[in-house]
Amino acid sequence: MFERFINQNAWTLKTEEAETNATTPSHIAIIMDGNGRWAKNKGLPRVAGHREGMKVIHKIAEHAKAHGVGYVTLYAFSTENWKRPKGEVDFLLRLPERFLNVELPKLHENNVQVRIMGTTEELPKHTIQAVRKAVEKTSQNDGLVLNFALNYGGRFEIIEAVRKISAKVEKGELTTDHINDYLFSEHLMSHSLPDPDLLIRTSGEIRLSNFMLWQLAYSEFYFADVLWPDFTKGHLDEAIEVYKSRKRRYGGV
Ligand code: V07
Repeated sequence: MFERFINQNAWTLKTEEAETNATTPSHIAIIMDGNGRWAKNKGLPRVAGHREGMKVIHKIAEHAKAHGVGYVTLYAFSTENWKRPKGEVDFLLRLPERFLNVELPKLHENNVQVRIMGTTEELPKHTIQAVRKAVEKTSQNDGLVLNFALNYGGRFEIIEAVRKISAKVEKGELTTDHINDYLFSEHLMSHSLPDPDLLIRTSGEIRLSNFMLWQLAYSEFYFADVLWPDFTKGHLDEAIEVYKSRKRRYGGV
């Protein structure tokens, strides 16, 4: 039961002879890094890289679906991204509208369901509206779940969960004995999603940058040297191959 909760693919634990995953990851999380650098390398402004990076999303989401992946979570805007120059932040927060108009029709046709994880109330109205439209338009779809982390930070998410649980304890709805792994997960912004099986980060940076700190506890990590706008279906195939070749232990032997 506990293994099942940690991960849907945890059946591998029960077959002792299993040496590798051999299964497709059910949930892939991606840190889409290297967009600004991609643009700089071409003598373009950083924002050109963000726009290019957005075009890659539908291609990779569709290809993940073809592999049998059920959930893809993308780190679109972190709580730290507010520190960037105002012009870049403004541009980034226009991308959900562009996505809605240019990319979403294709995804909607392919039964993709868009979801959001993050503190959206702090975003400009136009961004909130675009995001809400994307979520509402695709809410009846039951294909791939495409989950955007938007104004998201892993530590803040954990703090918020602690606040929500504490409030329930104060009200007498819970006692501290009820607080366990499962209950805690249910209070995170990712409550309806399984934990990611695989994290991919592009552009050669080897760090987590405050992304899904709780949920990635047992995930396999794959770091690709390629910049996000250059990430291809072939790179995704490679990441999934490497994932399948690894043996997950979930802390066991
Ligand atoms: C953003 C494009 C991809 C590269 C990395 C950063 C820039 C898609 C969205 C989005 C978000 C919510 C939604 C629909 C689309 C997005 C931001 C940045 C802020 F409902 N790409 N993308 N949002 N980038």
